[in-house]
Amino acid sequence: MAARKSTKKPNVSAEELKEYYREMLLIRRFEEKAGQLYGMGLIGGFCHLYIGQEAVVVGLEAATEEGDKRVTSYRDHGHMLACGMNPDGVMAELTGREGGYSKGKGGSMHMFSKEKHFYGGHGIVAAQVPIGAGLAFADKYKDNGRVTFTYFGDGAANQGQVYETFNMAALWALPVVFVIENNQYAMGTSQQRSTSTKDIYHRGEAFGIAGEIVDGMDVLAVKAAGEKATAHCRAGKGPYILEVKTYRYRGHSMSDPAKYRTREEVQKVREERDPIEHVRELLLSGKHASEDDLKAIDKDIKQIVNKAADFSKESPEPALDELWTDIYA
Ligand SMILES: Cc1ncc(C[n+]2csc(CCOP(=O)(O)OP(=O)(O)O)c2C)c(N)n1
Ligand SMILES: [Mg+2]
Repeated sequence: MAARKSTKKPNVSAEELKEYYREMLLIRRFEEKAGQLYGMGLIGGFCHLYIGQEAVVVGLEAATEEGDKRVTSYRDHGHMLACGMNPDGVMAELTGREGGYSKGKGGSMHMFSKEKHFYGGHGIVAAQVPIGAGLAFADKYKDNGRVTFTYFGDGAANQGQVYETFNMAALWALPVVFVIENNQYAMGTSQQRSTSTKDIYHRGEAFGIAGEIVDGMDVLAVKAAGEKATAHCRAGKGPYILEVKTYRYRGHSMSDPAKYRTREEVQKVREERDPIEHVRELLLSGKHASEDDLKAIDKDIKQIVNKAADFSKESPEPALDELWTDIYA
């Protein structure tokens, strides 16, 4: 990744900038706490942390309108928090408790919120991509002006169903923003080893789908791109692709020994490109916030996350007869 370009004066208010700082910090601290609880044996199964990628979802959520939908992969805690789902319910789902979004029966990859229009959490790589187009199809049918954000990774972008979906989404001019969260790795496989081209978004050209590259470590750049993409969809012009270049700091999942990249590589991104530090600098250098203001936000976030962790430990395990509910047959 190239070094960050000169920080232009942000075209958002100080309040908005503070809000993005807050939301990104909530995701980071929540994920750090989830990592701790996992280490303590309180979370079982798979757990994929979003640390490093916070600006992607916070920037895009800032470009949404009420009623817009979102669907993503297993790396989903950030998406849930950014669309306003309750941290208590998300953390309690991670610990498999009754107070969780799926009553403790789904875990990290299987949470949903009808209220917040969050359609999961999908463990099968790229499975959410056709689902996202389906959601957009429904909105197009209803002619309600809504847009669906369909998130997937650089690895998922090599799945066949993505291109079947591109074809239909373009054919029917569906209001869907395909967000490729390109964090450069698919488990232990770097994009260089798996993908024939450096950029992925231009594969959309074969289907007549426009797209662009976005700096995923800059929340303002992400928000601006999100606004352009949603305007395109809402104008009835069909799908749009955003290839958001980002980076994950932690392993693929909690069980990843991370032998496929150097510590120095990760450290360099943390030091030079961190999305939260970026906003922190903008706030301080623009005198939109003082060190004390930011400390107060940090304190507030810590409390929210600690409360979620307490709730996720205190909420009881689901009752045995819950085994027979929420099933088809
Ligand atoms: C169909 C399918 N194949 C393989 C896997 C195993 N798997 C889980 S995540 C993953 C890598 C996906 O990487 P990417 O799309 O870049 O997303 P990221 O984890 O980087 O967010 C693989 C191969 C799976 N879950 N589903
Ligand atoms: Mg990836």
